[in-house]
Amino acid sequence: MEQSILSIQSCVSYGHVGNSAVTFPLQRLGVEVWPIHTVLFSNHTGYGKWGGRVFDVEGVRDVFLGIKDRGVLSKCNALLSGYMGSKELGNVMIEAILELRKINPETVYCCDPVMGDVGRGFFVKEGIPEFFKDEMISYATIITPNHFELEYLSGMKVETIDDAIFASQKIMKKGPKVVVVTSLLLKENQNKNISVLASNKESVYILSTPYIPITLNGTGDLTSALFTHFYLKNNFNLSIALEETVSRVFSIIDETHKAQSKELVLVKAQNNLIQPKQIFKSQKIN
Ligand code: PXL
Repeated sequence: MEQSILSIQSCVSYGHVGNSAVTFPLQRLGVEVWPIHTVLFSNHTGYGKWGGRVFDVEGVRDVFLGIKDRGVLSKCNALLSGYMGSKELGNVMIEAILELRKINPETVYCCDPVMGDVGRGFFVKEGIPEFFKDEMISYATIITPNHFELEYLSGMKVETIDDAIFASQKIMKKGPKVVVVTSLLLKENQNKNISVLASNKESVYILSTPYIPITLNGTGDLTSALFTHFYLKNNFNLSIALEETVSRVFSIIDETHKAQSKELVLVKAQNNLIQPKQIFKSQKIN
């Protein structure tokens, strides 16, 4: 079945984060992507300096309403959201999912609560973390926090797998059906592995890959997008979606590391999106 995914995220001219990290990979996998940009920056904010601007809320809402006017919302299978730029933009994402659910109440919303990272702390504007925690989370079907974001959203320190499972369950009580914790750094792995943990109400799966010593932006955005695609494609099967996603993201990170690139080599290594070098298997924990 053809998929159409509405993706409300940032756009950068140089490099790959937000919509600039997910549009091409999803298209390469056969998905129709409807990108709505929340910001247009020269490059990601990790460089410390950038040009461009955050779009005003009316401008972003207008693009969504323009799509609605085409009468095509019934074709949209999922909403994906990421970096916001301003808290007010979060309201547009909520309006979008409510419109989509008027047509199909089951529309999947994957919310990547982009707000910070281990070692970097919070890197978004004031008020955004609280907005994710108190409002947006309740609309999400899937939420994809990294380790830092998991601790913030659950209000607890996460050091072990059991902590991460408990934190994910706390988050599911607020609404999401699925929690995918990306880049989980566990004491027991001692930096040799990095784990992704996927939970729903029935089960928990973990998948660990070797840790590649490279700091990249955009890997979380890519993970959320691919997970959404494979979760829909595989009839909401958690373990298959996890394996298909992480195998591809790992392959891309590995190729980026080999190329000594600071930006994901999504174009050069695009065949890895179709056929990853290695397929990782997940382990069922619960
Ligand atoms: O990958 C998250 C992200 C998205 N968009 C912009 C960013 C970042 C992280 O640095 O700067 C503009």
